[in-house]
Amino acid sequence: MRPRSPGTPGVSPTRSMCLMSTKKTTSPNSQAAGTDTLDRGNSNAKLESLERFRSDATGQALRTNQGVKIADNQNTLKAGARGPSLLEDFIMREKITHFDHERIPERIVHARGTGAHGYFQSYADHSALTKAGFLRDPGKKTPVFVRFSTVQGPRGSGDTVRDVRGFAVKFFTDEGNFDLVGNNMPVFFIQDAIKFPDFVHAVKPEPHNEMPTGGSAHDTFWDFVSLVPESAHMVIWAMSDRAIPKSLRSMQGFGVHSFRLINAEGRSHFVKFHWHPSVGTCSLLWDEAQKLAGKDTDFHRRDLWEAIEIGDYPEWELGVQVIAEEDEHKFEFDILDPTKLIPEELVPITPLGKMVLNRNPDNFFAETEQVAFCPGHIVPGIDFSNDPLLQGRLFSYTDTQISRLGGPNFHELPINRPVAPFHNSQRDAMHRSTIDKGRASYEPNSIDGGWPRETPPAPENGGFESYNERIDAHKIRQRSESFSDHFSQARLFYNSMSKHEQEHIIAAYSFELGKVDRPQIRERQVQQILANIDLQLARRVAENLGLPAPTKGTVAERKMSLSRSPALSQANLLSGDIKTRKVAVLVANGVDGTAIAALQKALKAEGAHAKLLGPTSAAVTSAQGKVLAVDASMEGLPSVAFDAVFVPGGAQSIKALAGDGVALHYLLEAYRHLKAIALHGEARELLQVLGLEVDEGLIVGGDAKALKAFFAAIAQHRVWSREPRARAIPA
Ligand code: HDD
Repeated sequence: MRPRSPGTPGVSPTRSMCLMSTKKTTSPNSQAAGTDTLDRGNSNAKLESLERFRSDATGQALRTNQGVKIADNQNTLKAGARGPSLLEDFIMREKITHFDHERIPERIVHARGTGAHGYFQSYADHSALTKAGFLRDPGKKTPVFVRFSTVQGPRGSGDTVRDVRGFAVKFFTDEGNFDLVGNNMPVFFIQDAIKFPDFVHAVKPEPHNEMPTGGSAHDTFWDFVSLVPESAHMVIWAMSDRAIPKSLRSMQGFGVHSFRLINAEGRSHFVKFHWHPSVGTCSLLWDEAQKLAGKDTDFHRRDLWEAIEIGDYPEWELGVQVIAEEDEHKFEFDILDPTKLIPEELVPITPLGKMVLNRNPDNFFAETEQVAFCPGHIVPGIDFSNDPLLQGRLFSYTDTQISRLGGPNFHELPINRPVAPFHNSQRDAMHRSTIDKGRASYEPNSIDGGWPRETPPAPENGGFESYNERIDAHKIRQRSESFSDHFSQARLFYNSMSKHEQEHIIAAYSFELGKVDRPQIRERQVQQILANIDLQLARRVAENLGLPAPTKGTVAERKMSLSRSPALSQANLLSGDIKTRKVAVLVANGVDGTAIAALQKALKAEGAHAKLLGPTSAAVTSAQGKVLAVDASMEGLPSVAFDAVFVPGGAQSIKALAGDGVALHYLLEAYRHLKAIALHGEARELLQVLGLEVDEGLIVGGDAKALKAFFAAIAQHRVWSREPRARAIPA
């Protein structure tokens, strides 16, 4: 039997057995396609073939790339111990040459990112909607690789900047790769792909001084968006808490565009894809996000990495809003317009299945950096809509990989290789690794028996067939009139926010526009954009910027049937439990060890975690005489890295903490960031030292009832009622 092109997304045999279905899926096509049965049906063969790409140097000799064993990796070959180096030193030259070329161009956008492996499993057979195999077999675990990212900043920029987050999923299905390349917001800044370079040039650091890194608070961004009203809806999302997510694990994801699902009968439905995290959706506070950018640049990637390492596997539910083809025009907006969402109150989400991320990559560069997504990677049963932004994306992604990954063979990199076999007449080019046998690299041919051959599109055969949409139109450069309402959904979003979310939006516009040097740009954004979204919002921002208060909008307000969409507010998206939450426990010598043990037991029962933090990272001795290992010093793991703080009693410990500025700042900062705080036993004395009062999130006591109240406050994510009072606490 002829060896097949290996093809699986980097998975090691032991860890990935759970990802791969061992079910034998023979297709009627397998005979026609020669030896496809091996690749399609035998998961172990896939795993074995994959292992060829992994390199484990344990127990191995150090060798050159040509396989020569190296005797001395410390010294260049020289003419005498103190003499000049010799050009003939092939070992040094090979090593330095390779090093000199280690860097590849970073992604033009979404350069900063982190990835993880996992699987997707359908809840049921969704044949009525789609013929895509991975959505029809509930027993099948389809391997996925996910990459989360920020948009604006370079590879080394901070994780917690105010920005949109990329949410890109590669499904390695048996019928080919499907890439769902989305964001954590359901709309986009522009309506037509031809504007993408303009938008990106505006948001990226300014060209003369390459500032700012990782943010949009600068003149060129606000100049562009204040001149382009179609951006109004996405910009308000970017000014909302959604742009400073608490973690990657707690982000919603959206396919943004309308796509199509096609069933075996050829029937099409429009769909919008949604990812919903099991831990709920919540955000950082702006002050926290800014501090974290310095205290832990890797905050988001670290959280994801650690969650997977300890077995808190992040989970999302994939769902779709389904719109029948005949209902395409029944909405007050155009479903092809990517600056519009479909409110869930109008079209509820149909759950399809769940995604679990359960394995960290072995090598960041080989996997996370080299993964190449493209919205054009679809499989039979999925198709595009005519959204003009999506249509442009179909070209851009493959194109960008050619310069980023050095040629058109990036699909051969282990992380990008489909599980499905691939054979065609494409040949050669940079970095070709497949050794194609045979003479005929053209089709049709008679020399190689006519292989590889086309597959008829009938569903049981699996040949891809585009949806048979009728198009009867003039060739024209024009924006559809149905794309012209830019403010109604921005208003819907603002109206759907809770009070504190609205306040954060006002603060974010004020902060960002406050960083804009040119007064005319600030004024244009307030008068011509914000005033058309909501007059109160515009007035509050104007007041903060010292601008004249707008009295009316510049375009007539359209009346919409829906004035609020509760599904858009994060206040309604919490999980209701404290699973995977992190509690800082402040300790010093003489701490009450029994209180710590009780807390740890209770947290474990809820699936949450505690870390012990001391004045230094040295172990402390409890009041009971037990040596307690400390996870870090309070400076090493600041309060911004935690969801809540617990201070166990113990007279000696509390005396030490009360006289320790770092510990007091720790508590004040947690208070200011509206976190749940529990003061157990003697820790009650800290209330007076700190000048704080008990509230529904600042709990005094350590018994079961107090712990219950503490956990309930953590589940609420923040003590919002404390927000006005917290402003009096120094930052
Ligand atoms: Fe894009 C990367 C998401 C519009 C062109 N985009 C990229 C990534 C995500 C998105 C998540 C990172 C993928 C990864 O992790 O490797 N992009 C979106 C969404 C959009 C969108 C949700 C609108 C709904 N993008 C968009 C347009 C264009 C591009 C209109 C061009 C016409 N995007 C790119 C790109 C990137 C990219 C330049 C940079 C790196 C890459 O593709 O692989 O081609």
